[in-house]
Amino acid sequence: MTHPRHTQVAVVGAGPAGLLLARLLHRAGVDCVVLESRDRAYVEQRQRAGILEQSTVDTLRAAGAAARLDREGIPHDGIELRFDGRRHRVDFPSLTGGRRVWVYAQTEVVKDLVALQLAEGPPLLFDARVDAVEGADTDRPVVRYTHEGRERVLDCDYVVGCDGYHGVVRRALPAGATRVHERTYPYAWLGILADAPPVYEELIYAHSERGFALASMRSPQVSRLYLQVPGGEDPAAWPDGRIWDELDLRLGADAGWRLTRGPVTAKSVLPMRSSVTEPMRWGRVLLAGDAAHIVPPTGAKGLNLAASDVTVLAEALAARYAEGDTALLDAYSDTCLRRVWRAEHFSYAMTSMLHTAPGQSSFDTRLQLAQLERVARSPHAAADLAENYTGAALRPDAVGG
Ligand code: RFL
Ligand code: PHB
Repeated sequence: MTHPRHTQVAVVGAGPAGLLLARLLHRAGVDCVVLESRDRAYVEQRQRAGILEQSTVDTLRAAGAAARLDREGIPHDGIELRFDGRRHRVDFPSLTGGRRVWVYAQTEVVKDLVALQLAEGPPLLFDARVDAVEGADTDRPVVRYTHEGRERVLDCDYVVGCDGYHGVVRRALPAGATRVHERTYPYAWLGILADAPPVYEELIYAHSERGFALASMRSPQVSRLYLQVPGGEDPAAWPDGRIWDELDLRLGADAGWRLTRGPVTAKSVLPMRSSVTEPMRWGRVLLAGDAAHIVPPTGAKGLNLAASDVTVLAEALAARYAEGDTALLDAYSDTCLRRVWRAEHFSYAMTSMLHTAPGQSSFDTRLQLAQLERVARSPHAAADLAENYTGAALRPDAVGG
């Protein structure tokens, strides 16, 4: 294994943000190196997002990384909302001028991008943990990392922190360089993967006084299901039988359904958080994806925001190297933050509309139902949800970019 000592762009983290950025830079002729602290199997198997917006699919196609997505991705033209014993479908194409979303798991996006990068470049080092970033305010920042037990140094023109919420790059910036805006929620999600056919052909978002539930899928044979649980819940408190019983009560009861049960192959509890770090650039250090912002998963936005950040950033870095023009790079943070705050608001609103907070009053529940009722009755309210969910409301022209 050779260890590059210099590069133009050092990318920290090989999640969707880092891998897609590297792919886009490589195609634009900009040199980069990706450093990832975990091993390949871990990165490829981490269960997370499942929904891709049209613009994310468009970017993956333009990056030459969508061959399998185009074969195996499942296009969806709507979602179902369940509340108060009712079912209401939100139809995306008719409300958004033809937009849809794709069910294609983050694990698969990551596998596709890793395979392409290992075959075609640029360098991608697993088991390479970044320990420090120095010289953010100089022209030649330095990344210190440990690879296979040995300390290494990489110097570069720019460092991009694609290292997620717990990453080191953001924390390497001087105190006062950035400001963090944050909100936590008094509940979490228990997520499972099960070898069982999806309960319904589209995703179901269910409001119930027992708590929120979401029925998603990975394939015609594999379901991805979520239950609202108390924050910090131990997954061991949820044996498989209890999970299925609770899913039946929250998702199926009103329709007289029962879910088809099957072996549960993964189970974990996920905290819910909203967070934005501003600005997303300081000196020669830039942040992208979860390293800069977190949304609660109810709006299915996190992976899509990561993809849109790096699309903006790759274009800006390409202009910087091809023409020496830094205008797009200088605008990077503002350009991204307009979309980020729109998505933050949508994710917060979906979360608040659908979850039952501990000790929630009957008044609060009636307000949630009034909001859901409005989505069901008003084409404007339904279009607002559909435009945000599919990403139409997040396009640069829609958010004033
Ligand atoms: P990631 O995926 O966290 O990747 C960061 C990478 O950085 C590495 N790293 C380091 N590497 C080197 N040195 C260090 N010191 C490092 N520190 C960290 C980590 O090992 C990791 O590989 O961030 P990225 O790339 O910004 O991608 C963001 C997405 O993963 C995230 O936003 C989504 O998964 C959010 N999300 C969803 N987004 C959607 O768009 N649609 C969805 O349907 C959706 N569903 C979800 C979700 C997130 C969930 N969880 C687990 C919070 C469902 C769930 C349950
Ligand atoms: C998923 O399939 O994992 C998924 C789908 C929609 C969400 C969150 C997660 O809002």
